[in-house]
Amino acid sequence: MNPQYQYDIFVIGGGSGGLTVVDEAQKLGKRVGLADYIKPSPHGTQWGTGGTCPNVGCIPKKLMHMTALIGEIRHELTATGWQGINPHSNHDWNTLVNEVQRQVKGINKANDDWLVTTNGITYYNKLGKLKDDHTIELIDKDGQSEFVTAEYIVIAVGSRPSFPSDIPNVKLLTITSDDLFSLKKAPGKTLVIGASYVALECAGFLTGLGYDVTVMVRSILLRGFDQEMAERIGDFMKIQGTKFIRGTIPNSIEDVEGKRLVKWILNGQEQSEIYDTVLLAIGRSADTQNLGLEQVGVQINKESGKIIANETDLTSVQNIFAIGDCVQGRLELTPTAIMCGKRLIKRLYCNGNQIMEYSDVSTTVFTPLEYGCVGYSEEAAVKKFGRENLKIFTSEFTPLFWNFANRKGTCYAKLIVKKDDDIVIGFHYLGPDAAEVTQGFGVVIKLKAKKNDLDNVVGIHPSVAEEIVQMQTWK
Ligand code: FAD
Ligand code: NA7
Repeated sequence: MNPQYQYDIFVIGGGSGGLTVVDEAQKLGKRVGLADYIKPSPHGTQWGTGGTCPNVGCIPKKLMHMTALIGEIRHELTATGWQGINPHSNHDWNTLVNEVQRQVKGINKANDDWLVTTNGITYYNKLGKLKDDHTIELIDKDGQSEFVTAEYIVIAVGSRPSFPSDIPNVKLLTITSDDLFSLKKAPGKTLVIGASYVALECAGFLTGLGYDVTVMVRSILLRGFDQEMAERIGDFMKIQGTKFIRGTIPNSIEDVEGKRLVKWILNGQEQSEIYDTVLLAIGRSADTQNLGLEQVGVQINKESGKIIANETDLTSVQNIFAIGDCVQGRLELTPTAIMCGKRLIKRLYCNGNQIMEYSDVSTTVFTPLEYGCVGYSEEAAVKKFGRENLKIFTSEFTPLFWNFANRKGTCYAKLIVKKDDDIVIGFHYLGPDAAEVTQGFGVVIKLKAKKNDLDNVVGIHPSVAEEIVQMQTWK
């Protein structure tokens, strides 16, 4: 401990990454300070402790996704003889929002109790700003400042939704994922702008809840993901009723008696439509403005605002580290921010030498037909190894229970295998419970298993995951 400083380590930002650093450091008896402050969305939406994931990210998103899936099962329930179920009944938005918020507040309370009662942690519900390389200014909601000092500083301020700069009043005429999960009024007829992770997940569950939903796609679906899988997700969403407008972006958004008139150009023609809600999901920007970074010499990417840190999470200042969504080149996921925080503390205080590996991280997109993947996409594998050096196994299948209600659409899986050593380098699964199925195959990829190893595994029957250990058809 260095008595020169008030804290051994001070964390700015109490989300998935920041809270992990606080937890790990206090367990080692360090004097830990944390500043976490939520700047309201342009609509004034605010939330409690825990960061993006439990408040306006993974958790409320998954609860809404699961609600939409529960709605789907109404058809199977009716077909299998359950009485008193109306497969065409309407969904009540306010009941869902209240329940989602009840669960979110439960997580906030657990965090609050832990932060306030744990020895060694001092929690400031204040905005942190770097004053010099060991001093942090903490600003409360009334603009009052105090200053604290720390030997190490960790920046984990996450990211916030991006807005286009060329549409007047866009911040007030649209909502984002920061507002959706606590929206007081049902969204109604909704235009979702953007075509990646957040956009397709939200469009999927809103359609499942019964709303008229259109997705406006600038170029492709799910940039960075396997494009065959992405197109299959789009096809399945269309079957479920989501509409897509492809190859354009809005020209203007106007308020017309409380509704939103959206105009765009498609094939040289101006088109327009009125929506109740426009949900903007065009990516996220690092929350690094006004942090005093450049003033103390922390390098950022000027375009994205992301902090530049090396593989040990060190910024350009020798005692300042940065982790999570605010760092350039990191996967924007909760478990990566958590593991990164754990490894940082081990390296700082326990002679650890492991760095965070961002390759072969399993992930799942919670669209109506869930998509789990780990390792190379087909495009990335072909680019790196050449198609002639790969074996690509695929399988199209229908889950047994879908037949009860004659659900439309099919599931699909793909394994990408290197010809020279038979190692499986890509796993892709589009079907029910994708996160549960994919987590196990994440281990398979990490251990560099061979296709022959999978061939030696006896499947679990009847299941959907057995399809993956039985794949024999090459693409
Ligand atoms: P955050 O969790 O964003 O925490 C940063 C904290 O710092 C916030 O509380 C912020 O208010 C605070 N802060 C910012 N500036 C300051 C300051 N100057 N002073 C004090 N405090 C400050 N990931 C998954 O793994 N699975 C999913 O299913 C998933 N779904 C998602 C769905 C949505 C809609 C969104 C938006 C994200 C989703 N994510 C998901 C991503 C995941 O939420 C993030 O990757 C993760 O929360 C990043 O953690 P973090 O610690 O970097 O930042
Ligand atoms: P992403 O993954 O950055 O995707 C952004 C999407 O928005 C993508 O489809 C973009 O299309 C589209 N986009 C970007 N700018 C515009 C404009 N100006 N107009 C219309 N469409 C646009 O962001 P997400 O929010 O989905 O996800 C971010 C992370 O949050 C993700 O990693 C999860 O962990 C949670 P493009 O393909 O570039 O043409």
